[in-house]
Amino acid sequence: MSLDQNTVLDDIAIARLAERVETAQTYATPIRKLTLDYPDLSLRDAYRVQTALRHSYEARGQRVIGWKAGLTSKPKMAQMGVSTPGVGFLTDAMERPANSAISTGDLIHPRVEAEIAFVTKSDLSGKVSAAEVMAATDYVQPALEVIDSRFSGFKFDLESVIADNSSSARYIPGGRMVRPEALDLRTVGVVLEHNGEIAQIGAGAEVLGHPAEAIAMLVGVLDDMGETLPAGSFVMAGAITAAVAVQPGDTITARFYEMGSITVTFTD
Ligand code: OOG
Ligand code: MG
Repeated sequence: MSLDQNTVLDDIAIARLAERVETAQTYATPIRKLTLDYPDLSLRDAYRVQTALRHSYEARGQRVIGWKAGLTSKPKMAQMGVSTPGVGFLTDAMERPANSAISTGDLIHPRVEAEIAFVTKSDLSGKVSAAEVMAATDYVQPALEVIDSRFSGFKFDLESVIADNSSSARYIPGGRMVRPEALDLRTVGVVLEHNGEIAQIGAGAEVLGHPAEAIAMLVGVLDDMGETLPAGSFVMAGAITAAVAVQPGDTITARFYEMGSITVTFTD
């Protein structure tokens, strides 16, 4: 994907949109999707809004520890009605430990996703292949992501969701860390259970054919933004299955083939 669309908004408009999204994130209050007010919002401008949001969080002392690819599987694209993958940033403040209780009072309408995460051991930049991603990977491990669109009804288009940092809210690394070449990541199966019932089933190949392809896509988008992926980054490849909506009192368990499992509960 290349961000070759024209930039149409000036820096003040970008800053205002970032502030609108940040307020919705901070106070867990839904807003109209941005393209209702800015129908010409380009993908490049949407990433400029995301960058302004990232700089604002960094100015408040949060640390960017990695990135996420999103909308990288057919089940996710079908669920959201968006057919182009995107990326978002992850900060230390979004991380929660496995087997913990996650409060929902500071979220609008949380949904949970099961993903494969990559932790890198060398820098990645420019346009890279999945093989180069694998060579730069220290280990892979399971992760849950709690997404929370700031847009009413969890309805958006590509530009709006990118400006909203791809719905990033919380992430939960867990399970077993394994060498990237130790398993065929295409055939790593996952069973996602919601209150003890099987809610979703999938395998790694759902994610662009191989989860490393999603990381390669992500590094390419970072390159378009003038960014690189430093060694030591935590990068999620995107949900393998459709996301599952949760409420206070719910329990989610994701069981990964050969990589262990992660359980979280949700509270008020
Ligand atoms: C956008 C974020 C998608 C994934 O893993 O596909 C995502 C959304 O569906 O709200 O994180
Ligand atoms: Mg995700």
